[in-house]
Amino acid sequence: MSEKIEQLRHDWSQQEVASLFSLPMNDLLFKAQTVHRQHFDPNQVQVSTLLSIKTGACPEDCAYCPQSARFDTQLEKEKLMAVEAVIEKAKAAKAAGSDRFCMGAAWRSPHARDMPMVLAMVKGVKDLGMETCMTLGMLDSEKSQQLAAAGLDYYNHNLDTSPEYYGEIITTRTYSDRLETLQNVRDSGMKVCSGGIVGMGEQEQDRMGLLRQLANLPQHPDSVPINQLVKVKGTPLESVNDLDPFEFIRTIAVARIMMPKSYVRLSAGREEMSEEMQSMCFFAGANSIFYGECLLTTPNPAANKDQALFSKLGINSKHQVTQQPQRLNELLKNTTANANELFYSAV
Ligand code: SAM
Ligand code: DTB
Ligand code: SF4
Repeated sequence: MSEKIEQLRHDWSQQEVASLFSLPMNDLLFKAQTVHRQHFDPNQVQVSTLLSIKTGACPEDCAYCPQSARFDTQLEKEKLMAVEAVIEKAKAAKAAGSDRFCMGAAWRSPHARDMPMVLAMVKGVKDLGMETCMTLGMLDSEKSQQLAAAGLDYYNHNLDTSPEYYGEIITTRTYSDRLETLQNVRDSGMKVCSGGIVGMGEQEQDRMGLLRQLANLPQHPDSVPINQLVKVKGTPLESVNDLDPFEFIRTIAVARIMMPKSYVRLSAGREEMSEEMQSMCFFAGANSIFYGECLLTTPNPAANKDQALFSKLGINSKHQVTQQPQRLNELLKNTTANANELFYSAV
């Protein structure tokens, strides 16, 4: 690659980010793809498996979230899963070739009484030889250190939107609470996964503000999930206007340019996206997805759809296993992990 590899920057001004957003689309995509190729194999996409280990009844008021106890979303709540059940799901994900297992809980922050179970989950999944990720809400430094000591590789905690728009979306925790959690995670030595949601009725300047906050952290998040809002009936955002798809793609491209070495995850919202749009997102620098028919509580594209898309685009995932489709079909019964298995049979 002839173009010089630029230093990572942590001093982006709003004006500079605005200049990126306002580039002609072809120029923006070319720039993003050029940066992408300096740091990553352009045909490689990292695939993670998600599992909701504790569902619903969350005390927080995040306006997008189907799991908040404050909204009637008809979601069936579930207690914290048993450690063995989580490990079984992780085993299935590993058998399918998944390299990272992400466990999410609908908590404001984990209670001390839940930590032994959570730590056992981390250890159990690690012992399978998988990378581990958790998203459990706010963490203080003690809990961060406990998770790090148990072997947790990544902690996901999103900034969600710009500081300016944040108050329209969440009132039960502050932006600085979120930044503090990210600092605690970093200080404990874990990798940081942090991104946000677009399509929540925010302005373009808020998408700029979100990316600016992420890129101006002392260290870029290792993984940056860009979620498109999944509109769930019963949440305050159920009827918000759709975001122009090109705006979503621009957000991915600008994230790639600002955080050149981070994995940018084309996260929630793929169920609503055409294959062409997803492929533009990969061209814009997205190199990670959640794979499986369910995210935490909402649908994600079917296994065979993603498998067909990857195949059409010549995209490889990190770990590929070859198993017989009949065996995979037997296993494929509505779990994310089993959906993974079908997927990996075909790529
Ligand atoms: N309760 C923990 C927390 O909020 O930190 C962890 C789980 S929470 C569901 C993880 C992330 O999922 C949120 O930060 C948000 O960015 C994303 N999310 C939740 N509901 C969503 C939706 N309807 N559409 C897109 N992303 C969503
Ligand atoms: C992230 O940024 N997106 C994932 C993961 N981190 C935990 C969650 C998306 C949730 C979408 C709504 C749901 O399925 O409940
Ligand atoms: Fe609770 Fe997390 Fe949903 Fe907010 S995003 S309501 S903290 S589960």
